[in-house]
Amino acid sequence: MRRFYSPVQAGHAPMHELHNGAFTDYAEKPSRAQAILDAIGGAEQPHDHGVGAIEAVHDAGYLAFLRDAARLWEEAGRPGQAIPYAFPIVGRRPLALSRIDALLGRYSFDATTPLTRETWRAGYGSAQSALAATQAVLGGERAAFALCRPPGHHAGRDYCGGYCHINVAAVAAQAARDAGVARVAVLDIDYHHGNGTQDIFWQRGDVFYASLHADPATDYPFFWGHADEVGEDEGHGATLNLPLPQGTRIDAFRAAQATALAAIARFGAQLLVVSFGADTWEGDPISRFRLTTDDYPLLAADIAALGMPTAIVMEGGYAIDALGTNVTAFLSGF
Ligand code: Q9C
Ligand code: ZN
Repeated sequence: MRRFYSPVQAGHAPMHELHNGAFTDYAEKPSRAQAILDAIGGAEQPHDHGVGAIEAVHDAGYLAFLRDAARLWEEAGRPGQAIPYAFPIVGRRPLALSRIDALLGRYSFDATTPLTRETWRAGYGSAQSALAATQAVLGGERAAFALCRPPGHHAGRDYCGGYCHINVAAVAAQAARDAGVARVAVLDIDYHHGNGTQDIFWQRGDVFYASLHADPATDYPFFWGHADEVGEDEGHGATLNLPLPQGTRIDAFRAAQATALAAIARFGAQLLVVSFGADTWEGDPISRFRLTTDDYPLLAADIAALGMPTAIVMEGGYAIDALGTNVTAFLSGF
């Protein structure tokens, strides 16, 4: 299977994150990508497909913010990395914000996603990898893998969060649409709900979003991913959420995935984007499902059995010692 990764993606390397009330080591480390690269035997560097496919999904003001935030933070005399702390929950108005702290609150939905001088370039590279995998699949490959890191599924049209800045799955899905694929599906099997992807396609009838994830009643991102969230307007019925309890093992996970795959087939998708997170693994340090390494080929084979051209983009997975093995196991199922 062709696989893609750009070395610029390693540049995003925040020191720490706000985790359960204290600063801890940033879990979404560059060494995640290296572990996967070592296991899959390297990757092709993506061609630069330009910024247009990113602008097709994200707000222009937000992208400018991603480019500028770390510089503005430094110019304000701050140490470390740019982290938001005040959010316009009440009385959101279209203000012309300039203070870095106001911008951070405006364009972030949580305080776990620091921005550095390298964030934009790394996110851009991650999106280019997703686009290269999409192009490969559009060009006739059965499946292709984008080693996206930083990940993307928590990022919305105009906000970052959950270690995500550019929504690489949404960029891939939209690029497929713009290349003439009439109906596209995103299957999200990261441990966490992909609130950003859901939000981007919420009112769209041409892109189906199906997600298996930890119940937001107990798990991040808390506010999205409930079973009754089904989309709106033309997108009504084109969002499918399958929340699962902590402790979920392969049998229940695989059954839920079968439900999602059946819905994707009924929708009539002609191309599939898989948001793959290895944070469903039993040893993941921030997650609570109990999938084993041997489970991943089964899940992948079930997806492959749909017979749809499939672009796989990497999302989460934080047990770095096991990450390469788990990703290899998943890809082998195709
Ligand atoms: N105490 C992805 O897997 N932190 N993002 C949760 C729980 C944020 C995960 C803290 C987790 C984001 C792409
Ligand atoms: Zn995750």
